[in-house]
Amino acid sequence: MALPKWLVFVALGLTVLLALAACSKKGLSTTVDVIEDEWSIKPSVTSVNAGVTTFVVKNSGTIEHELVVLKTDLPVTGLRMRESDPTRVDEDTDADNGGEVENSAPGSIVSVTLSLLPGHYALVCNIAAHYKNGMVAAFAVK
Ligand SMILES: [Cu+2]
Repeated sequence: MALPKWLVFVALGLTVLLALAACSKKGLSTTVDVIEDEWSIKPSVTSVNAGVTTFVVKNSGTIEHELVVLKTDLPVTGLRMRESDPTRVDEDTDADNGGEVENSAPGSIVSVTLSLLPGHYALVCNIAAHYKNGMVAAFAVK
């Protein structure tokens, strides 16, 4: 005896839903739009799931900026400064530089794709004095 048509449709629907759920947990990457200017960093979201994330960084300012994705347990406004250059954040001692967009020109849009582990992050512009002027944003990976 053949299965009723409605049951076949329900089974197919469930299969599609399960496949979509599996894809959203793994495989698909996340895109975060980031707008930088003097003197702020504004990500479109403040947290993502662990995995592949692409930061699309737009420099809306009038001078060069950059975006460093720094994994750290320190509060984002209390990062350690370099001993050799106190105008820049120390990207090594209490933090891990997970990747960056360097020296993006005013008006440009540059992206970087990173594989992120769970944790607390600081998005920083580490051009001299830009961090201290406010170019930092908290970011979380779950
Ligand atoms: Cu900057």
